[in-house]
Amino acid sequence: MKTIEHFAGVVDDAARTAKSIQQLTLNGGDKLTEADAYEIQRQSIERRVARGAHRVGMKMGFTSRAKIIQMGVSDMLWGRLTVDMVVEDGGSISLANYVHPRVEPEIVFLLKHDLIGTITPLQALAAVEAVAPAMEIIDSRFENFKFTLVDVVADNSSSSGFVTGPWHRPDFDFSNLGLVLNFNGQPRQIGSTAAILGHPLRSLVAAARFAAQANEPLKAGWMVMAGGATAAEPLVAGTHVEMEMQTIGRVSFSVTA
Ligand code: OOG
Ligand code: MG
Repeated sequence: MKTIEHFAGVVDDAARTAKSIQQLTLNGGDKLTEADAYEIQRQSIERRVARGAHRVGMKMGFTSRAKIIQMGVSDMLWGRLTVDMVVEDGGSISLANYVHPRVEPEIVFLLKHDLIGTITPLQALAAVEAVAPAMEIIDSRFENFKFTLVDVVADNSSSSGFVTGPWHRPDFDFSNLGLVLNFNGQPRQIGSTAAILGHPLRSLVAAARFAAQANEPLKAGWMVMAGGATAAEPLVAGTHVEMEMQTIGRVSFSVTA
């Protein structure tokens, strides 16, 4: 079998050059385990960090029914956020830098304390400095956006960009905030933060558990993306994408060719 190092190079090159690749599990990686996939992810992000991008947080995925149904993968997963993935609120992205990007509405936590291990939702909340409406730009490097759990985990869980809106102290009930994802002012997805595990704080609890498995604490100052609340929408050039979340405001970006 090809080595973990080999596969880490493959997914890193694909992400760096925005070129699609065959699923690893169909191209020499049929024996890879989920643990191998997380090791491939770790090594691929290590390569990116060696080129100068530092870690800024963690993303959770498959935390809503809508996402699980859309992608046909039902295990919760996570990925590593690096600074080169930050898209400015109100800024723009070029399709040239992606394979076949999609966008999904999320909510994001900014941490004020480190978190790791088995914690309660209250302990999770006590570590949150602020929450903000957010969107994730996912871009599977695999042909046709098709993958198994092992493939997608190795590919940093399709993570490729994220944009965060206005930050708010978490001293209000954000368990069921309505949200609308608009393309050029037309609603494409409508949902609620309650779609994220019933309460988005549960996603942070799960993130702390995953952090323990990886032996890599969530750090004060990091952001944790809670996972898509609705299905993701494919991005096309000429689109102004805006997500509005009840009471906490809007976040947007534009898409160019
Ligand atoms: C995998 C990543 C899932 C989410 O928020 O559920 C994810 C994918 O859908 O390609 O980011
Ligand atoms: Mg996501």
